[in-house]
Amino acid sequence: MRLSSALLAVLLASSIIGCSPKVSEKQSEENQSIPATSVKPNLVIFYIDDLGYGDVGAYGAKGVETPNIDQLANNGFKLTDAHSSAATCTPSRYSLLTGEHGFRSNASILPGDAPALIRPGKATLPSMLKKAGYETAVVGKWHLGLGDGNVDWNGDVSPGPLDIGFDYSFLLPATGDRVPTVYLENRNVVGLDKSDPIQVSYKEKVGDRPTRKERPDLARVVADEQHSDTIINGVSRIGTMAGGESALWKDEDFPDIFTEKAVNFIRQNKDKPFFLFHSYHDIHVPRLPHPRFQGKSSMGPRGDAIVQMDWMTGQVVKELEQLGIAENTIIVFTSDNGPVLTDGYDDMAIEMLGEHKPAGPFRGGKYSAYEAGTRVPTIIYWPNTIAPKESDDLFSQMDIYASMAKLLDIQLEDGEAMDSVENLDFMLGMAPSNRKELIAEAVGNRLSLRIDEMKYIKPVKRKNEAPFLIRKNIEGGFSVEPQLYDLSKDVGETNNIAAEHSELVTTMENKLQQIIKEGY
Ligand code: NG6
Ligand code: CA
Repeated sequence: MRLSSALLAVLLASSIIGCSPKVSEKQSEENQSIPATSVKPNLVIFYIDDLGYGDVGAYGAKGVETPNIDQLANNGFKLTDAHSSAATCTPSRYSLLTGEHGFRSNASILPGDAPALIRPGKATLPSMLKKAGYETAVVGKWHLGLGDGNVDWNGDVSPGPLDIGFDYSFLLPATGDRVPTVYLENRNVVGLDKSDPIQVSYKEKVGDRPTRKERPDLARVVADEQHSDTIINGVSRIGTMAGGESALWKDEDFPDIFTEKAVNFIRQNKDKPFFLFHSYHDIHVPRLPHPRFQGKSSMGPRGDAIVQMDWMTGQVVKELEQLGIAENTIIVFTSDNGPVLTDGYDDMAIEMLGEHKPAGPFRGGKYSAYEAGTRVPTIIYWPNTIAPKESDDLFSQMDIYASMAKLLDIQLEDGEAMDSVENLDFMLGMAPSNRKELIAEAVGNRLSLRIDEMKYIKPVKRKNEAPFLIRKNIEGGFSVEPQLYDLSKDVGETNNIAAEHSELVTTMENKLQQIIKEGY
């Protein structure tokens, strides 16, 4: 294993933390020559949307190339059993930022006009990092709610990211397929003409922009019922929106605009420790990559969106290198939930799939209780500190919180980040994972539990729950019977052994209840 100076500094810092005050004073005096920044690495989280385990080259993708991400995987720490907390976006993001399961706050997929889910005063990853002097930003998809329940997009939108620990935000407020289709920079919609105010409704139609239900001929993408409201940029969305013409986004501009904002934030803060939560729209629907990426995969828009997402990642990594701060930056590359092919629009994702396996060897995908719902490609990259390595140990995105706190010697408050397992040495590739158990949350707060390689899926109350999945032909993995899979022999979760192991089922159900009550 390579031990670079930055890693030595980290090790020193953690031994200081572990020592009695007297010794730690002495040690820190002796090591005053270590520059403060080397123990306060920048943190950049690339949070991709709906990217499946098998969707990048280093994890076996076919039909699309991802050279920039592969570079991170080949020269960093590649995890093969790392998870988002949930199989949908909002609870996963909630967990990443709070170190706490989404079901504790009833987090579920939010409408575009939902109130802020993380309320001011709640401890968050950025607010914790601020205690260590970090400058913090979120650029990209939010989908965690904004305002107090009756958000006025024409004034100061608050509470939002700035009220829970971010110094700067440039947002796509909800999802690409939901209104409002405008950018929000800090508290204000970008480019809004106040004489053309924005109005948004998820209940009744507002304004006179046509919907796809009224004028299918005006929409350039075929959409399902839910995605057939207001047409903007030729694409019908979920929800209706009036006004704000001068502020409307063009989906094809996302890669350039979000990259520019991310790069600007990095440039402005290159001399202090910073945290950038770079949260992508890709590869969520509607998939409308910039023309220069169209046709760059053999899989149609879904594959082209992967190419675009890989390009975006490369741009930020190059910027860090050019500024000479790559070696002082931890990059975490991961996804908010597993893959989905058709999710509201017909973009040929199924027809053009070819040999590609979005979920890799796993069963299920986005929304699902099966592994592919939350097991996502995850790379931790810290050049010259983390040696190239691969691990199949269990890891949760929630663990970043307590691990960063450990690295920075920040004491967590009682109850703060209660589901985050301190896993710093594992993240640095130096020790096995401290995480032995992990709850996953499928759509609608349906829970399962991993203990090492055993996987228990809690039974649901009614047959055919989540009918929208059945309509979409998506495997939820829900059953009124308990399910138990031994992933060490049955990675594809095809052989339910619950009936033969009823005691183990009881043990796992009890453990699940215990973690719900007490955390890990
Ligand atoms: C679902 C939408 C889906 C997508 C998802 C959120 C329907 C039928 N489906 O409700 O298209 O927008 O929400 O995706 O409306 S996520 O990645 O942000 O969780
Ligand atoms: Ca998602």
